[in-house]
Amino acid sequence: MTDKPPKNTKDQIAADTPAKPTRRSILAFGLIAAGTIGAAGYFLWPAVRQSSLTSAEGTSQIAISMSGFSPNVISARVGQKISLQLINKDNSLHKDGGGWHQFAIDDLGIDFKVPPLQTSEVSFTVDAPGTYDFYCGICCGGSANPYMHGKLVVEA
Ligand SMILES: [Cu+2]
Repeated sequence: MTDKPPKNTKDQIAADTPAKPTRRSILAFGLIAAGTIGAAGYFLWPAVRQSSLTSAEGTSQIAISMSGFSPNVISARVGQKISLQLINKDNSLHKDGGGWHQFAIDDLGIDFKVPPLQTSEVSFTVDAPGTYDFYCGICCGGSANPYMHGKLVVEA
């Protein structure tokens, strides 16, 4: 494309339009497709990005930030000691909650808060099998935010 565009662009395009897609229409299609995939991805991301952790002996690490828990699925067995190192990736400059995050499981009476850029350890055992929701209720709209949730799956 070395030529300057003609003054009457519409007529020029109409006259020049070949049967095959123009570079411009391919570009437009690409942008729309990328936008659509991006929007779908944004809404599906909390479900898709699940990463699992099988809690074995020793301490497992979970990173917490404004974008959620990573990993956000923890598997364990009944009666097994679950030791987690909660790594807060956010600093205190965050207006939303001052950079604090939480690891809370209502059904187990666990409510643990991690200061900005700190790492805290929490240990507990679970006596009943089930899937327990853990969440942070401090930042980003609290527990209503789907990003700030994870699952603890405890098998018998
Ligand atoms: Cu949080």
